[in-house]
Amino acid sequence: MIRRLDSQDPAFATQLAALAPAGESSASAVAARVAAIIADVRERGDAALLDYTRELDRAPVHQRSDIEVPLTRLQEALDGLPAEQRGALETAAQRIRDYHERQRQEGWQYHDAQGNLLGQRVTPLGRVGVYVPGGKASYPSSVLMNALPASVAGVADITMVVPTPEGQLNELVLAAACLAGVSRVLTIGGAQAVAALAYGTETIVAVDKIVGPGNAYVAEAKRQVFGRVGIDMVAGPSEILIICDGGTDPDWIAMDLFSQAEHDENAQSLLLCPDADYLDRVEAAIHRLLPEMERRDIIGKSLAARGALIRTRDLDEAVQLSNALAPEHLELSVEDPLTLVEGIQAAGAIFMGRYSAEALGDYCAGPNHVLPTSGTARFFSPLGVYDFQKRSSLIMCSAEGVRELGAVASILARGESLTAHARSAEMRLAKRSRAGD
Ligand code: HSO
Ligand code: ZN
Repeated sequence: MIRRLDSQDPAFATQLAALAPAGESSASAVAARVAAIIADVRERGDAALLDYTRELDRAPVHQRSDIEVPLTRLQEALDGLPAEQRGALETAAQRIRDYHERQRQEGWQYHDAQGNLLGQRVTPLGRVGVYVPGGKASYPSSVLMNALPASVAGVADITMVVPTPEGQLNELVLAAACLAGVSRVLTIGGAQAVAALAYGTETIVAVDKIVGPGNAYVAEAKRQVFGRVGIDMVAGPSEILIICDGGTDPDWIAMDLFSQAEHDENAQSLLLCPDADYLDRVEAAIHRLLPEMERRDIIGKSLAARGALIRTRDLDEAVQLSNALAPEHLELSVEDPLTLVEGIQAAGAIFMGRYSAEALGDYCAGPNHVLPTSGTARFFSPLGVYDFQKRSSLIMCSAEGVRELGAVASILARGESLTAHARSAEMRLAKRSRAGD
């Protein structure tokens, strides 16, 4: 069901390595098919987009109006929700907005000693595309997590695409889009939707960046259009690593492991604890609770394939192991998480203390649930407002300032044998700025 490992076992490093994600295997058949779809959408625009949507999503679409959801439908979806669901979605949206407001970066400037003004101007991206998967993985919470930071950044145009393979539109997804300030919803998906967002068609305006999760075709399409547009990241399977001191109710920990495992058979759930008796109790809880879980098949497969209950020498060793793995989600289910967190070097989101279940962060605590997976927390950060802002450098030289800068630039330019650069700088040393002065 779930393997038991011990960090003192000589085979431990090999055993742990065997639990790593399967690796980036962007099958060449997928890559070739995606390239063909992108080329076709670039060439034939709307006609190709509608053809693929009819063929792959089996949707009866013949003209642009067939793939556009009127904005009034978003408000209707919100108004039509049961009061309890609407309240929960609104609370989540407000809390996510409040958290992300604090991430907004402001521009800055200063005058140097020579009176030159230097600075940085921060502006929102112009247009953003948010991909929302269709079917079972169509999560309203992900609509909030992807679109709200763009909205907080001040992105004026947010296009959401969501395929509707069975013609079914998820009302909660539409309601979430309404709360997140989405400007337009199109019922398209797959590589064809990514291509339309990246290159535009006769009726779809190209965006500057595409964010949001998707299947292997969507991930590959995002990879292929990167450079033409920005993308968020290509996410791997979800992971949780829990460090526990043995003082948390074992049922809570078992359920936290399940909550990650139920996403996907390839998801990973790890528990690190120095107390072997406690690991026995968590293992017993797993066996007792699993049969009552709706997604027990997926959970069982995920725990068997990539899960582990690991006995460590002490909590410090657990922290070291966690740093090496750089997990997407890290729970510090210990008495003094504020001290333990000081040692954490890499993790997408850190949940501190026995009450802070990952599920709370997945939905409504406030921080983003789009997080770096597969060890990429070593160099990536959670999706945030800063991902929807860009920076421009500002340089405004004064008449006095240019004298010193011009001289320096001239010397360096001549060192690079770039004479036009040198003369461009030198000309400003002697003369005033306006012709005829
Ligand atoms: N744990 C997922 C996010 C999610 N959970 C959405 C529930 N819905 C990846 O961070
Ligand atoms: Zn989750």
